Amino acid sequence: MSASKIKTERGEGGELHQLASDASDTLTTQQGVAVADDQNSLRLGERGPTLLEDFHFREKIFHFDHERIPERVVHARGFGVHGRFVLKESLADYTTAKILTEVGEETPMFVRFSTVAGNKGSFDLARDVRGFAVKFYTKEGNWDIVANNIPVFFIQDAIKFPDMVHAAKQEPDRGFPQAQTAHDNFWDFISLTPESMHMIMWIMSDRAIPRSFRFMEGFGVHSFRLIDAKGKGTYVKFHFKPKMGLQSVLWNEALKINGSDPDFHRRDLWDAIDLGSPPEWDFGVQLFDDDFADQFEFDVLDATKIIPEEQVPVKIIGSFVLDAHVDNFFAETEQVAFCTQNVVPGIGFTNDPLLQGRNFSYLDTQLKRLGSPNFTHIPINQPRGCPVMNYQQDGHMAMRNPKGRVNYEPNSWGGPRENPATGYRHFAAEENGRKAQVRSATFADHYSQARQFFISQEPIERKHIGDALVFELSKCERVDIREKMVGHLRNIDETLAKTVATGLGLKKLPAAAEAAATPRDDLPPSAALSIIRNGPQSFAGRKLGILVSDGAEAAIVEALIAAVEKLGAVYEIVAPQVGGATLDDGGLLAARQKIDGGPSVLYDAVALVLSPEGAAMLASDKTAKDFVADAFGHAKFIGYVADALPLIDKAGIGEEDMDPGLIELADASSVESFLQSCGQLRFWDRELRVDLDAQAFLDNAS
Ligand code: HDE
Repeated sequence: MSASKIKTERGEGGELHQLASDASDTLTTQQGVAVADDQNSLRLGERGPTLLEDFHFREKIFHFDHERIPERVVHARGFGVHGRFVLKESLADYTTAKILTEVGEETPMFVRFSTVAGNKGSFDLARDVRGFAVKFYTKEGNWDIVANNIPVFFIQDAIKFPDMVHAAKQEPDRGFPQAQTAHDNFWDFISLTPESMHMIMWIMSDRAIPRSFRFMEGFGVHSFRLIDAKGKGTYVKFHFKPKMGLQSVLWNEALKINGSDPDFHRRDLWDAIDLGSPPEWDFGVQLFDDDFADQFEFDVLDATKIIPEEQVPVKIIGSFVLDAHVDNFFAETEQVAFCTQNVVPGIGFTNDPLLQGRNFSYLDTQLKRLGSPNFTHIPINQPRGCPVMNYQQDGHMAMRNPKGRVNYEPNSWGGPRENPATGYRHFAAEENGRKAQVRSATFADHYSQARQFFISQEPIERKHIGDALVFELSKCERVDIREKMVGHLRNIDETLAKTVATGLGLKKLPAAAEAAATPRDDLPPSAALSIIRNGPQSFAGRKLGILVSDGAEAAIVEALIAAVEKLGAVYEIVAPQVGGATLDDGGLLAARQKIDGGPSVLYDAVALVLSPEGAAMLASDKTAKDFVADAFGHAKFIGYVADALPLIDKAGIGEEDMDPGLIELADASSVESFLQSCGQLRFWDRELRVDLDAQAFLDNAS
């Protein structure tokens, strides 16, 4: 029914009652009883006390009081979407799992992206690992890959997880800082945990501040196992590679995005799906056998190590698209329960001590969060491609209750039975050894791959790692923690250690940390580890912010819009007023953002299409100057019409600062070439000229 047709009535106190027309839109209690008045509780006398007898009031408040469930202890802030996986190449030589052998089959899936440290209401662009948890609803049951956007982890043994998480989250006495690791407790723990050094390189890199969920890789992290019909095992690592390439933002940009749009990542994915451009990922595997594992430099069971793609290439076997919103955030994103133990026949575990610990933790945590062992009955957690039949029963909120007399097995009545032919069989690993609390010596090298990651980065990416370390350690109050960290960096890369020491103002370089195993410096760089080397060289899927004013040249705006659309990118019009701007052809162009709500950090590149009057007006506006100055400082491509130069100048960009990343939009062809350049995503050369810390970086690097 349309709002205008709703019959309304005023109560004696002037309150508005919207009246139902028939049973189809009559408000009811949870018991189905029709409600006559939802504006006033039952009271004795017009200004008298409220009466307990009012069951509708009590039920409504009671339910509201219990709306919250505990947030996840980690990965509380998440965003879920539905998608579909299609297999293109069979792994029948390695596994019996149908999802990995039936080419062309489509498997429904649900993905939940998340940050780790922040609470549910924190901001999206924290410096953090991103969760990339995937649930495949296969024909043989649910298979979860509870993945991250970083292929290694902080610790080698699950027993350290509570310590690591406590140290990263808010400090217990004060309850802050929120969603950030830039504080003493985190770095204290890290400085005493050398095994985390490889992960530290990743989280100090721009991987931890992705531009979008759409431009992130995903990694299963652990070595898992594929199992064939004869019970033979093959090690496997899972990879998700975004078809649109990798991209991250700058740290200064992330700080500002969090202020202007704390929901930046979720809004980006929501909009991409709404616009009909759902993101896609290739699904890949690294397959290897015991011989490889035996001769590999590191232990394949150690989750602080990668297997470089140059050594074991990622074989792409399928792809998935994430193309549907949830109907209800709570029902799906909040109630989804991922468990690493959810595997299907043909897929198994290894002895990675993190994975073994996770297999306990995820099941356990669901009981705390969802309150009942029947969390598997919640629709988002139910298998879809196969029946569920067993004799488990009862418990809180049992929704799936068996009929009939039999609730045990074996029985003489009939009902589900074991099936040796299709049932799940664990990999029959030969194990022996002494029972002891030990760490294998094969886990002892903590620095070599950290160094390999660092030298695999482009120079600007190395600078960002240094910048991030300086930022984070500058927030530590204890000087000894800063020094200890620099001591670790000396085992990774001497130039990085020196740059960070300079940035922190340390008067002398601390001694290198004692290393359990001598760090190697012979591991070759791996191109797969750099974001920039795996960027798209195209503006597709990215967003242009077009700042316009009254009197701006309509032809240029139209050319920009046409070029953006041709590339498969999107744009947003930003104007002094949200009502829009009247262009020089007399047409009114509606704006998506008023300049104050549309800072340039929300865009991958910006265009300034202003009339002389518009530029003069905006040149005296602080927000408009920030729009340009930030785009410049964040090394973005900036297209501008000549009339916009006064604003550029007032934003602090003088004639001597103009560089090839600033492109004049004189006509349709210059618009095209501007957007071609935007495909590089950033004009990185500029960053070395606009950042004070660049000098220390350049000096130490040379
Ligand atoms: Fe998790 N982790 N984790 N983790 N993790 C959880 O499970 C845990 C680890 C990851 O969107 C919790 O349902 C232990 C690695 C993701 O719902 C909890 C250890 C990786 C998500 C838990 C690890 C992850 C979680 C909290 C060390 C990358 C979000 C709420 C052994 C491969 C899932 C929950 C979602 C969530 C435990 C380490 C990824 C407490 C004990 C390594 C993506 O069970």
